[in-house]
Amino acid sequence: MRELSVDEVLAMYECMVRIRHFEEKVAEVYAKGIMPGLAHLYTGEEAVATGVCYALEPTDYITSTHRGHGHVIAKGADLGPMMAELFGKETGYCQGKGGSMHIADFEKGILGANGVVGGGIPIATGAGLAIKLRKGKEVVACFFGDGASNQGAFHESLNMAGLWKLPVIYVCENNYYGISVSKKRHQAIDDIAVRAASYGMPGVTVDGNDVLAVRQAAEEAVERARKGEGPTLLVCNTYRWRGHHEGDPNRGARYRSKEEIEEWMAKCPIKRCEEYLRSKGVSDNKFEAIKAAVDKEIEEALKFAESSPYPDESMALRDVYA
Ligand SMILES: Cc1ncc(C[n+]2csc(CCOP(=O)(O)OP(=O)(O)O)c2C)c(N)n1
Repeated sequence: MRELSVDEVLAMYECMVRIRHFEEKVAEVYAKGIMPGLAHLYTGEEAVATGVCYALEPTDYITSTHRGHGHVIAKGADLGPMMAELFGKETGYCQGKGGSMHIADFEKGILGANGVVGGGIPIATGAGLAIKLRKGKEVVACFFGDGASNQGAFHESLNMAGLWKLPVIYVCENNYYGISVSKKRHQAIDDIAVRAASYGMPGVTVDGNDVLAVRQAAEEAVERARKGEGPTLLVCNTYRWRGHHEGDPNRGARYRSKEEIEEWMAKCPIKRCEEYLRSKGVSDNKFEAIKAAVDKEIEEALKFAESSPYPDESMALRDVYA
């Protein structure tokens, strides 16, 4: 694998900072009670979305989950309409009718986040089939959690994709919990990648807190898919720092210990990337400049969301299909 240039790694660093800071703002606003609906934050998992999406071309596709802010930001979603959607405003990606779990931007290849656990897996598989039928060169990256990998839709989709050699990268974000149920209590296996063997595709497990490792594994999977060699199951081991959603107290008293949370926080993917870049001669001033520029962007997105109108009642049934 070629070594990435410092600029390529810096771009991924900036993306991870954008995801982290966007969500820190969401947590702050949410705590004030002015944001409706639910917010499932991705904090701690930023290297997965970033490493995978930076292995893709703008013309490639992704499907996302209920914990999807990171995926869509990494694929290029605009922060203004994202924040507006979270506020339920008319200028949001779904005119304020979808909220945090329903960000889609077809022009950017974002086929949708999804509140249904495992719901994005058959959608990605269908997109892969469409690409194959029209002899396209695009690939689809499909994000889902360890819990979702127990769903029937996962097994049926991987079986079809393996059989038909569809250009899909199934990215399992193993954060070791499905809400409050630990992986040990919901899965009989340790390594989710072993499931790939049942469906005739490679299963690869990487350190999901190492953006370089994720990017390398994703690039290999993308190359396979583009060459017509079929799908890959890529399992990224990582951890969510916050509760399942904002409102889950997450103080280490309920379903996971404070020590466990702190142990993973010490493996911060952003700090790790910073250390790598420092070893390549990048100065702290550069990191601070990136953070300041990202914060400015987020403040603008917030202003845009706050000053946007709520949708009119007459919009309630528009875009509803039955
Ligand atoms: C089909 C379906 N079943 C159950 C739920 C309720 N639910 C929401 S999130 C979640 C856990 C998902 O865990 P995982 O797939 O590991 O993703 P994570 O939240 O850890 O990112 C469940 C069971 C749902 N939204 N959809």
